[in-house]
Amino acid sequence: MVEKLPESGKIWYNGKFIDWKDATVHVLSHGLHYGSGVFEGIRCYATDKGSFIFRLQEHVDRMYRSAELYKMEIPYSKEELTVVIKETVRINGLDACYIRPIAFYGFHHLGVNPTGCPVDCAVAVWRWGTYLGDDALENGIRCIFSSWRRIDPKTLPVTAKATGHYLNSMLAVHEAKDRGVDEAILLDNNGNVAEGPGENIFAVKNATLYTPAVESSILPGITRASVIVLARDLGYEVVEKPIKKEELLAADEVFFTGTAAEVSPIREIDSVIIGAGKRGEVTGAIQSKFFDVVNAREERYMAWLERV
Ligand code: PPE
Repeated sequence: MVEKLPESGKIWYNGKFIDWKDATVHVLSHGLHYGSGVFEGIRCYATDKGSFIFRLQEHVDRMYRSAELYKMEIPYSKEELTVVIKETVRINGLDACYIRPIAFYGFHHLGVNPTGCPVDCAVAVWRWGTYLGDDALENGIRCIFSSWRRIDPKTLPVTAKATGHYLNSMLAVHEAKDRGVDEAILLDNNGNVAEGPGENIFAVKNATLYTPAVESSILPGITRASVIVLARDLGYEVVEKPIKKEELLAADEVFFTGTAAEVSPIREIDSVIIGAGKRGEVTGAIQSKFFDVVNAREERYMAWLERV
């Protein structure tokens, strides 16, 4: 069973801080019926130097880009939302947390055309530990290839982080759970590897990293972009290209990246053991660099951290 979210004190909702339990929506909200919302997932880390939000600006930028792709006008500026996000962390007194800003068409009328519906906006924070289980980061997880294909860029703007897109993710997660593993991997409509339901994916072969290009059916992950930079700085070559199912199975190492998943090794896919069946050397080096960066131990990357 997945645990219930731990309650924090206040949620920012349409311009005001209100109690967690009062942050409700009308059952006829447009976003509830048609999945018309955009959101972000951001992490704030507690470090020796204080609390820092990882790549806040990039997340806010992506949220506004997602909204634009759906012609949704968020009634606050990026600067206002940035201030609100930091304020929400502060007001709840959390030194480390997961941050979930969301904007969605609210209640006014139903019918697919949202014109005239308000754009409701909220920011919530809560403590969120490891996404894929406690020993995932260290020992790696077990995956399957989902029989569902990743939503196609010809059908939806995949680069938007929109609420409705997650039905595709949910089906893949159900399949993984039904088959007794931790997570699913989705292929795109061409049969190439796309991503996880909430993670980007990397393969390592002969110490070179491969990851599907942004042009394939993926959300352009901020952790993915960060890991590409860190890997290159560590001296690894990173190639963005289409990856076949069999290439992934034959890789020395495979790992997921994401705000929630951080850098999670994958040790098995469809019952095939990947590499040595545990966190590989390259994954380990990148993971440890990533945790140094988010924990403010790398002077060079302090620009990626925003003090709360
Ligand atoms: N792909 C998808 C489909 C995705 O949802 C995420 C984030 C990523 C890739 C990685 O993106 P980034 O976080 O920018 O590195 N998924 C978020 C939601 C997870 C959830 O279960 O909810 C997250 O990691 O916060």
